[in-house]
Amino acid sequence: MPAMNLSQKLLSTHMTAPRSLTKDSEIEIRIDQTLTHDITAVMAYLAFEALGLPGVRTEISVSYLDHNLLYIDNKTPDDHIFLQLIAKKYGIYLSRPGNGICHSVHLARFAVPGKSLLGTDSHTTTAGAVGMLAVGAGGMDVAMAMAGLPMRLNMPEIVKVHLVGKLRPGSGAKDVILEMLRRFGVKGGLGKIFEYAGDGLKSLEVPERATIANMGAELGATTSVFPADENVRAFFSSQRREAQFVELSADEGCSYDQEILIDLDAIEPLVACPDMPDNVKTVREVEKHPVRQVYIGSCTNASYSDIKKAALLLKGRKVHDDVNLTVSVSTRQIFRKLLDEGHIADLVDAGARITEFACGACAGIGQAPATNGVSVRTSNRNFKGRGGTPDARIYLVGPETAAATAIKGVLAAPSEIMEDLSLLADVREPESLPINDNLLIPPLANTHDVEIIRGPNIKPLPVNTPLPDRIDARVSLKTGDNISTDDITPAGAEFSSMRSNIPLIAEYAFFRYDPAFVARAKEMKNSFIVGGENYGQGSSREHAAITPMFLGVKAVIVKSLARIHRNNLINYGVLPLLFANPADYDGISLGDELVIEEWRQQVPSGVVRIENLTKKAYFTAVAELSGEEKDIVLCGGRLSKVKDAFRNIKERNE
Ligand code: MIC
Ligand code: SF4
Repeated sequence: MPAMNLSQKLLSTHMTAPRSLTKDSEIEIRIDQTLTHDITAVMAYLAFEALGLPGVRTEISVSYLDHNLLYIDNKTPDDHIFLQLIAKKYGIYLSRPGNGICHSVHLARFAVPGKSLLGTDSHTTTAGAVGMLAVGAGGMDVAMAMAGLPMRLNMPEIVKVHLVGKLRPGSGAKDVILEMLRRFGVKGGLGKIFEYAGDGLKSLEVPERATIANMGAELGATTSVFPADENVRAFFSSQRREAQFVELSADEGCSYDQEILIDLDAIEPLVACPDMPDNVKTVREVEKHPVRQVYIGSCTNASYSDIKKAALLLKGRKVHDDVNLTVSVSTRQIFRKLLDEGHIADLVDAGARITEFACGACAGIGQAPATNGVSVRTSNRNFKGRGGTPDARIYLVGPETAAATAIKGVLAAPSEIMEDLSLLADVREPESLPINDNLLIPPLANTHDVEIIRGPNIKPLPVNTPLPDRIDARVSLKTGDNISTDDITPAGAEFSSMRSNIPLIAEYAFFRYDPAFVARAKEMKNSFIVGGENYGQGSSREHAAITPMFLGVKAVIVKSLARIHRNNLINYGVLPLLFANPADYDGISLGDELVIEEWRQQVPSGVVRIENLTKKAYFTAVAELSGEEKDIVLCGGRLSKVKDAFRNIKERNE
């Protein structure tokens, strides 16, 4: 057996057929665990229901109610009742509101080294912190994984991130991943797995690794992995799950596609400036604008150590008069520990507002910043409008910098508050945490009598029709680079509560990016979207594919595509095309009429010829689709294809 790196081990132990691990070859991965959360779950479970199976076929599936807990009207509570009943009926764990954020709870209570996890959320990668193969996907792909079907993947490039040294007090894991973003940028991780190794790991505890694995999503990476070593063992022990710990690491002498070195000693407090996670600068060099809001929370940076460090900085001090500080601890378990140890009291005494153990502000669900306001956050995304206010400016930092900023009222490093930072260096994860799983409802043994209740907002899953062989349509939108799914399907409580109603949420497609898009697309009936690099980056929300499809978008023609969004487009029968020559992008204008003749004949060759009738010109685009993906697009989407396959199997068995 040749020496393998950890990623190769995880992939090869889950491959459904003996295929090659060479870069770019298509592989299929068996999925052991799935997770969903309330604002992506309804679509996923509607797809799962449509398959007519009696229950999930995974080892563990968990449905989290954690994102939208504001309940601004009937829609979300109705969705939550639906999801609770679906969990009962199909053998799924349900994590109730108040238990915590999906990735943090999953890491603590369900993650297992060496297993695979597919989740309807881009930050599912967080579980890579304990040596899991954890990948984010759209709801349709997760529904199929729950039905026992493997996940398709092009074999990623494996990049070794060799960590040496030790972080200095005041710098943290967030600064490490911001350094990665500074080096690679938001599309630098496309088609890559980042595998962390080296002596520097000794000082990085699991929640710190989780911060780094989590924000691998901002690099566009397929996932990130860490070895399951002594620090992971200690984490499992604190969760009273020692029996589930398995030691895992790369083989001695294994190789990688690329290797980089990060010296942890050299990392200083960093900040991602508006409006992109890779717009990274040092805290020292950023202009000191008055800060109106500080938010310490999210699945990225609201662990025990994160909050304790913030509390130590705030203890005996006061939140600046112009700053609103909210703190959302990631899980109930951690909150309880911090409460018992008095850290929550220190935060409250300093003037912090403690909010729910939920996603909340991170996804624009509450705590929207003021007009043009500066908000400093420990979360992972600062795309325009992400906080709910289109012109707000969001800066992403670690919890130490966030706490210092809350005190100073301008962006500040922890050393500006505390001369001797050794107090922060002593903060370690606790040896034990109060375990209380009473908000986790386990699967039922007998599920026959469960009746599903659907609120009026839950509309049927839209199913696309196969594309006509001649596509003649106009360009309804031309975008720039790095369009995020937040641009396509806006974040926020109001919009998130519409996720189970496609006709309604489709009315807000590109609402903050181009409010005229919907009317234009409707008027054109069928249309194309033309875009730049890294189109569809960010969240896994498949609404960003479904709503344009619902409004008649037949294909997106772009310079490059984010992985999850590309799969979501295919799953809903929208043709993803890449400019063969990126310069052709410049020759297309909004409203141009484009024609693709006989695309069914053209797609197998991978090259599609497109005529621009308006400009009287031709250009070519590449359809990088595997055999199965071509079939899916030809059928008009994955559900139609898979339903036929399941029906055939059922009929054969009858
Ligand atoms: C996010 O952080 O953007 C979200 C909200 O968690 C999304 C999921 C969604 O939009 O439903 C994600 O990361 O995938
Ligand atoms: Fe929730 Fe924010 Fe994490 Fe997304 S990034 S899962 S919204 S906390």
